[in-house]
Amino acid sequence: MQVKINDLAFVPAEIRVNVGDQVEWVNEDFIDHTATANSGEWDVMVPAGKSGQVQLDHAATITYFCRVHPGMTGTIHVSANR
Ligand SMILES: [Cu+2]
Repeated sequence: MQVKINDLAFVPAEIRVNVGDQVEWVNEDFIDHTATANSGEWDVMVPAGKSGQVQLDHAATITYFCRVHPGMTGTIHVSANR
């Protein structure tokens, strides 16, 4: 599933995926961002004009933010497949 980063925001800010799915952030801004789990589980660099990915391996509701711009936040609902 793809999440865009545009004008200092994750778009869409809230997504639903299944265990094993990958989330890719595509940075359309001209400044670097990160996608960093509040839990500390992962910290993905998303440089300007580039993308970064993470694979979600367990069911959870994960909140994340950008370390450079803490006002940028998002939520990922990860569901078990069955
Ligand atoms: Cu940022």
